[in-house]
Amino acid sequence: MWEKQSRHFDPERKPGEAISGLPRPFQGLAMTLVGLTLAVFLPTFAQADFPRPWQIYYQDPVTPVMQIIYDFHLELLTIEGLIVLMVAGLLVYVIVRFRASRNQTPSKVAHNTVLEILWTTLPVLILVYIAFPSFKLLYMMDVTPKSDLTIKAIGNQWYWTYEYPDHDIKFDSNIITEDKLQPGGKRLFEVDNRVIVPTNTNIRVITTSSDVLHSWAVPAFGVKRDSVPGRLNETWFNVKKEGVYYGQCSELCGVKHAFMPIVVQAVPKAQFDQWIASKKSAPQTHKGG
Ligand SMILES: [Cu+2]
Repeated sequence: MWEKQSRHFDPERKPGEAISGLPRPFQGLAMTLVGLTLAVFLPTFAQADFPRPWQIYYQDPVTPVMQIIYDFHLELLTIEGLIVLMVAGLLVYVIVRFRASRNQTPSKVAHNTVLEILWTTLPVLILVYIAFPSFKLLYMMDVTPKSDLTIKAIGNQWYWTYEYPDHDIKFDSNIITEDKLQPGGKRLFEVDNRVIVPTNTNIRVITTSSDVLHSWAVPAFGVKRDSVPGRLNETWFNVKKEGVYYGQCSELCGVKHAFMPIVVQAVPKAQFDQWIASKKSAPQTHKGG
């Protein structure tokens, strides 16, 4: 279903490689802008699936939703860039061409119907052009396609509890504190029990909370959903690339808000089945919440 919706999703593609949604003449210009952006934000364009020091740009998209968010962002950046260039250009032209020394008797013209119609309709058309893909994307993010796996993420002060209702599995996921971190472990990001998911599978995430507001968020997936006590919120993702993806609780939930990270590991289907089997035979580590 999403293959049809995401008009330019390509799992092999690197971010910023092509902006196929734009008309041909704009693509070169877009690539120039992307190039400039890359130059400014270069350190963050490595194969990132966790936040890096000083990172201010996106992580690599690994789901169709995030890929489209990413592409849409680049399209908007191009449109906005063109508008800024045009307005700034006009301003510079006016300042130079009509400066007092060069233009001693200023024009008294106050209205121009054609111009006024143009500068009203053009922005409207640009906004309509932006609105269509925007609503499409919103719908895609909001409506879970037919899913093959459901995961329930329950926020607690201050750790996550995960349930796999289809497999009768339930466990807690606690942060690994700095003193117990393995070499190479990511400070404030590692947990004792990762969420394991199969790649290329539609996964529905249902999230709720046992106490206060939390938010289940994984940037590389383009996923962020509030976990609200007494309520079930839903989102979905489909990871196209094996790897470990890090996220954080994204709703202020108390003093240890910064210490309840989210780690999702995407593995091939066979490995996932093995993990499910091992989890079922092992004693459950859930302690409450
Ligand atoms: Cu929280």
